[in-house]
Parts: sequence; C-alpha cells; structure tokens
Amino acid sequence: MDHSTPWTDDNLMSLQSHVLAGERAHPGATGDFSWILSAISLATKTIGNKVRRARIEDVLGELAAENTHGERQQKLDVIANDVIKSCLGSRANIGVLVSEEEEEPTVLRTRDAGGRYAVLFDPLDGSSNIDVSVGVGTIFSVMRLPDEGKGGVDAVLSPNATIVASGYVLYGSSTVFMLTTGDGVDMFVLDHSIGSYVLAKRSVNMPHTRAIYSINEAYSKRFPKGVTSYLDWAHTEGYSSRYIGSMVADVHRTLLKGGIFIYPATSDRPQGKLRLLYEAQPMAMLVEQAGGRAVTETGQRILDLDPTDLHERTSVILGSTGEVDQFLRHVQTDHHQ
Ligand code: AHM
Ligand code: MG
Repeated sequence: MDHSTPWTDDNLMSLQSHVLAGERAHPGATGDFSWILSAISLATKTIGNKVRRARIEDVLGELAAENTHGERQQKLDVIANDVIKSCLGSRANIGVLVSEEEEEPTVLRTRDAGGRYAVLFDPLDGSSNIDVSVGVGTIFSVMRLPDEGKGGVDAVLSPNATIVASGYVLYGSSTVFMLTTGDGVDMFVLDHSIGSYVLAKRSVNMPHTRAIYSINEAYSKRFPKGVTSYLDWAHTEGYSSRYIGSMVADVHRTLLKGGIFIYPATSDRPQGKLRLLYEAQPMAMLVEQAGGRAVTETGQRILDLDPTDLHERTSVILGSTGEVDQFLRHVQTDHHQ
C-alpha cells in the first residue's frame, strides 16, 4: 500500500523551486532568471532582518546628507541599497543596477561581456515610516536589455528594453514577496523558521470593484480639478478611505482587497512624486497581471510610458479596473468642460 502523500498544489513550494519549475516549462530557458531571483530573495531576507533589528542595532533615523532628489535619506535606505548591490553585483548576467537612491547607475558589465539584464529597484520604499514600525518594502523590476548596442544606461532607456519581471517585498506583520514574470501574480510568505519564501497564493486576482480609495487627501487644495470632483463623487457614494503613506503597503492592500490607489500630480509637484522606473512601472505590471489597471491622470497606460530619464516621475492611478475607469470618467469629463 502506498502511504506517501499524494501530490497536490498545496504541497510546500519555495520561491526558488517555483521559479525553477517555471523555467523548466520553457524549453530553451537559460536559468538566468532564477539566478537573478535568488539574489533578490537573499537581499530581501537580509533587508527584512535589518528592518526588524533596526531599533536594537540603532540604525533608525535620518542621515545628515540628502539623496540625489534632495530628500533626506534614512540610515536604512543606505544599508538596504548596499545589501542589494552586494547580492546582485556578483551575478554574471546582470549588466546594470539602477537604484532610486543613487544618481548614477552601476554598470557592471557590457552586453558583450554577458550583461543581458538590468535590475531596477527602490531598496526601501516608505522608509520615513520605519521609525514608527509601519510596513515598508523593496520594489524591483528586471529588464531584458536589447541585443544590439553596448548596454549600459542607454540600453535601460531604450524602447527595446523590456520588463520581464517585477515584484515587491513587504516587510509588514509578515514578510510577503509578490512576483510576476508576465504570467499572473504569485504571493510568497517568508517562513522565518526555515528561512524560505513559501508559496501562499497562486494567480492573485484583484476584485473588479471595491469602494475604497487611497490618496493623501491633505493635499486636496493642490489637486487638479478632476481629482477633486472624483473625490466629491466618492464621498457621496459612501467610499471608505485607507492611506498608509507607504506605497508597498497601500498597493498590497489594493491588490488583495481591491480599490484604487492615487498619487496625482499636484500644483507643487506637476510631474507627480512617484518614480516611473522604480515604483510606478513595477507596480503597474503587478496590478495588470492581477487583472487590474494602472494609468496616469491622462489615462495613459503606465507600462506604455518610455522614460527619458532614469529618475523620471509620474502620476500613478492603479487598482481595480472598475475603480480606475470610474476615476478616469471624472477626470476626463472635467477635462472636456
Ligand atoms: P520614498 O521613496 O521617498 O519613500 O517616497 C515614496 C513614498 C511612497 O511609499 C508613498 O506612496 C508616498 O511616498 C507617500 O507620499 P506622501 O507622504 O506625499 O503622501
Ligand atoms: Mg520609494
């Protein structure tokens, strides 16, 4: 009699084995991707550990210096950036590392020397919330660089560069890794007792509608008229409001529960605040892969935007398809008046 446990989809599956299984299903896959992802996995476990020990190790608070965008860096921003660079720097197929925290990208190797991918990341998004123990996260995307050309920064900005994977890790009450390689979104949770990310949910699908908006409403005097008229409408429709002020945490809730996340252009930040390459596009890919929609205030698809500058900013409207459509209806009506 066979007493072995029958195979089901519920069997324990680590992030690593999930990625390897994905590659085995594609004949001709080189293994490049699992190599990159194992470095991201190691880096985020290390950062998560630092985040949890920050008060004990006395690395909370701001540095005296500002980053390239004139913002005060937290000590942990710099630590997280260094961890990612040291984990990813040795992977032979990565040509370029681009970080929100650094003005210049790190060019590791040319295309001819094997640098076929770029990894773009925001090492610790929402870091100003760390001192009060609010969830923060690491956002990343992996870009396949075009075959032609030397590689380097120009390759990252080339319209022929394609994002092949995106994800984030939320260091919250549990550590959650959300990943898409263009075939749906899978959710992994870090099991601290075994030190591995384990699959918690396959093919996350966001609800089509949910009456929750997430926006920093204190800026409403600086919003474009269309955004204000959408909010007036939402108030009369009995919407609820949730805003953590940490994009990873706000987007994570939106992905699982539905609703809409809005960071519009404001009169003092006409381009918006969030960065196209490190925040908007990775989140847009995840949201679309989970059945949602991600656009700018003019209704342009965020994944169709071609950056001309690595640190470019954009307005971000993302979430349940029905909610984003509703938002655009107000903004566009306002535009045509
Ligand atoms: P950061 O990269 O400097 O941490 O800024 C990004 C954060 C996002 O996590 C969040 O959505 C947004 O800034 C909040 O901004 P605000 O405080 O203006 O509402
Ligand atoms: Mg950020």
